[in-house]
Amino acid sequence: MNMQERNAIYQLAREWVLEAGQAIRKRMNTPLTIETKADANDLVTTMDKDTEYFFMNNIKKVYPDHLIIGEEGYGDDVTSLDGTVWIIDPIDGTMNFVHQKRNFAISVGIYHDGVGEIGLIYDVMADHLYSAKKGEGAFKNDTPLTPLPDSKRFDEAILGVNHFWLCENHLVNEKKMQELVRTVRGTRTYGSAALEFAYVAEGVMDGYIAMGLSAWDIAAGIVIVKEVGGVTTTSFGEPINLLQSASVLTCNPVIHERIVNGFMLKGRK
Ligand code: 2AM
Ligand code: CA
Ligand code: CA
Ligand code: CA
Repeated sequence: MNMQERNAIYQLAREWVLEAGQAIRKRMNTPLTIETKADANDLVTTMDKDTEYFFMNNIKKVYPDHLIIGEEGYGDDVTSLDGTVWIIDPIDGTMNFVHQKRNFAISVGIYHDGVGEIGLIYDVMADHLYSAKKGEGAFKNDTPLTPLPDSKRFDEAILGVNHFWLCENHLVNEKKMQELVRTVRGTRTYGSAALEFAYVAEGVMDGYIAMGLSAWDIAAGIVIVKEVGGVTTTSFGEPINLLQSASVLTCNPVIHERIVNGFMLKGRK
């Protein structure tokens, strides 16, 4: 994708993200229909669905040949990342949206032939738009984000982690994870993968690890974090395949090796 094409798509995507955010703020206090998906704590509302529909409808009108991967099912049945693919989470952090009316984001990643071209993460209530275009740096609203520091003491790092890593689980040895959270300076759990990626890019957290994320949770974040020099892999250091869900580690490269080799022991032992 050349720079002109990328810029044109970016301008529209940015407008749509801001418009969708404004619509959510406007409807914030109207009654919601809340349903559950995979389990009782896996929530979806009419706002998630309406927002995804808004993007799908706009994208298909302007770019009928682009494909869409969306969490709520209005997108296409995408089996390859060939061509231009929009990867959309209309509301990332639905539980926060429902319970807190804040700490949720719209996440839009745009890929061309598998390469991340554009990332947009919009913290709707704070009105903070994190954005990046490939090779052009990352921004929070109109302010450039600074490249991540090339030295970082592990015992001074703040990590985004949730409690599932510390409970008995099928992925890693929880004793090792308890050692990890005791080794770093502090941990945070915000409940929106997209916002946690944005915070890593902003440098207010040094890394974020999560289990079982899907393309829409991370597609935009990968692009934004990369533009400040961060890396994203599975929690075991393997390349990300956006067509399947997996664990994810995004961080300053200085601490990547330390986390993967020091703590991410596969299996229970
Ligand atoms: P969501 O709000 O779009 O569903 C923290 O829970 C993060 O994990 C959020 O980014 C959330 O995205 C994501 N997540 C993925 N699968 C989930 C599930 N089954 N239940 C709750 N959150 C999930
Ligand atoms: Ca969801
Ligand atoms: Ca999500
Ligand atoms: Ca979602």
